Parts: sequence; structure tokens; C-alpha cells
Amino acid sequence: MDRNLALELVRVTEAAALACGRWVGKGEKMAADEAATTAMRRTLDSIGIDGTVVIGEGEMDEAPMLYIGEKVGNGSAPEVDIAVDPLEGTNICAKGTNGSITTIAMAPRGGFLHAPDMYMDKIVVGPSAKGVIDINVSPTENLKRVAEAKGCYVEDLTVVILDRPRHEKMIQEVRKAGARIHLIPDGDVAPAIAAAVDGSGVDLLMGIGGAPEGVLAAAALKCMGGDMQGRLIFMTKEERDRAKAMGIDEFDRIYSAEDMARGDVFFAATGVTNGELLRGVRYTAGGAETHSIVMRSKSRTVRFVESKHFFDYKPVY
Ligand code: FBP
Repeated sequence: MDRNLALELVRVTEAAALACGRWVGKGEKMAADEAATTAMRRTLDSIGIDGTVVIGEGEMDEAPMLYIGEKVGNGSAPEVDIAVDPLEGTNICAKGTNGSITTIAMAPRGGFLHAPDMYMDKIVVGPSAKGVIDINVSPTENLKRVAEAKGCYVEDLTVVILDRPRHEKMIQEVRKAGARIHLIPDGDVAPAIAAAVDGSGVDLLMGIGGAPEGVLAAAALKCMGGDMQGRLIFMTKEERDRAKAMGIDEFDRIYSAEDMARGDVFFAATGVTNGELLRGVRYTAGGAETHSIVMRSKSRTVRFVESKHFFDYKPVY
């Protein structure tokens, strides 16, 4: 791709965050998600791309907007595939707790793994531990390898894990190995990115979360030179059939970030509520402030963008 579209994408995630930011703490996750999706959809159409949603809000019959296969952008070149999670962490936003973001990634046509809405086992680290993780070895062994690569003790590492009963065994093992754990209620994309940001306080993300979220994290990790492995978890025959229909035929394949997000990839995310990576939306008299991360794999430039928005000039919010 000739143009750097990353800064166009951050306008999209900012618009989504400004829209769903109004729903923080209101206990209405569907309304928050709808507000983010509508704003994201509208802003996407002002961008000069011929885009197709490949990771989105669901199938055409279950999502009114940003469904898989939907065309977005103003229709001009380049042809790109789009992965979105207009509000990642709907419950977090509804409760007003930490860690919800709006997020989008873009790749040349055919660049993203078409991950169905199912689970993925994931392990994620930043550039300083690239090449040492292996999803097939125990958490203890991975922690030892990451500590060695980072030149620290296992006790110095912080691992983010979704707080779910399915992770109980892993949580016990990580505790026994001596690492610190940050259990999160939802939202595993932001901590995956945080693992690749120096000084974020996150060293690894481990465990099973959503597969579409895995592809979004892979896009970000690729831009940052981090490392990730993901393996789809099939719970039912329907999930296998669905994956097959979406072009997946190696069911036990381990995907790297590069396998999930190929080519010149762009990524943007904006904080909705506060988190380790980004500050949430703050409303001020007549406006609001947003905090975003935006990046491109080709240049590896990672930008943190602080924006001030004035509603007299952007009445739509
Ligand atoms: P939302 O769809 O409500 O935004 O939740 C997102 C999420 O917490 C992801 O971050 C995570 O990968 C996945 O859901 C975990 O799924 P589950 O809640 O089924 O364990």
C-alpha cells in the first residue's frame, strides 16, 4: 500500500470511543456496542479505501452493521480487508471498569485469518521475548524462557489472564512458578498490546479468549515486533464446519502473528475506559479528550495520539 492509512484509522476508533464513551457505567452493553458500531461504520465510509469486513460484528443475518462481508470505505483503491471490534469489552464499558477499547485493523485483501466467532488459545509477549515462547510447552517453561530472554526473574513477570474457570489450572501453575498475575474480567486485546509496550507493567498474556480478538491482537503485535501464538479451540462439530467454510482446514495449526495478519498491516485502538495501555474518554466542557495507539507494520512506527475534540465543530458527538 502506498499511502499511510494509519492516521485515518485512528479517526475511526476515536469516533467509536466518543460515541460509546457516553454509555460508560450505564449498565447497557448492547447500547454501548451499538453506539460504537454506528460511529465506526459512518467514519469508515469517509476513508479512501475499497474495504471488506472479514472480522466484524457477526454474520450478515445477525449483525446490522460491520457484518462479515460488508463493504466499507468510499470505494476507491486500495482494496483492503478490515478487522473490527467496535467496542472490545462491552461488559467493562457497561460497568465503567478498566480496559475497554475501540479497535480496528487493516490489511491488503486476503491478509487476515478469517477467524470464526469461537475460542483461541493464546500466548503473547513483546519484542524482548520474541522467539522463545511455545504454546505447546507448560506455562512454567514459557515463564522461565521469557524471564531469561528479558534478563529478569520469573517473579518479576506479570501475566494477564482472563478470570475464567477454564483457566484455574493455569492460574495455579503460574502462581506456583512465582510470577505475578493480573486477572481481568474481559477484554484481552488491550493487555496483549500492552505486553509489547515497554513500561506497561504487562509481560505476557496467556489463556483462551475470542479468536476474532486474537486476530486483532496479532495485527498489533506484528506492527510492534512482538510475538504471539494462537490455536483455535473447537468446542462443537458446528464450529469445525463453520471454520472449514471460512477456509480453515488445519484444525490444530498454531498460528503466529504473521500467519494471522499478513502484508502491510495497520492498527488503531482508542481507550473507552482507563487501562494499562490507554486512558479512557474524558468529557470536558464542550468537548472531550481521547487517547489512542496507532501503528503500521511496514514502518513499525507506533504512535500514541492524544486528541482534543470540540463538539461545536463536531456536532455529531
Ligand atoms: P465482549 O464481546 O463483551 O466485548 O467481550 C470480549 C471478550 O472479553 C474478549 O476480550 C475475550 O477474548 C472474550 O470476550 C472472552 O470470551 P468469554 O467471555 O466467553 O470467556
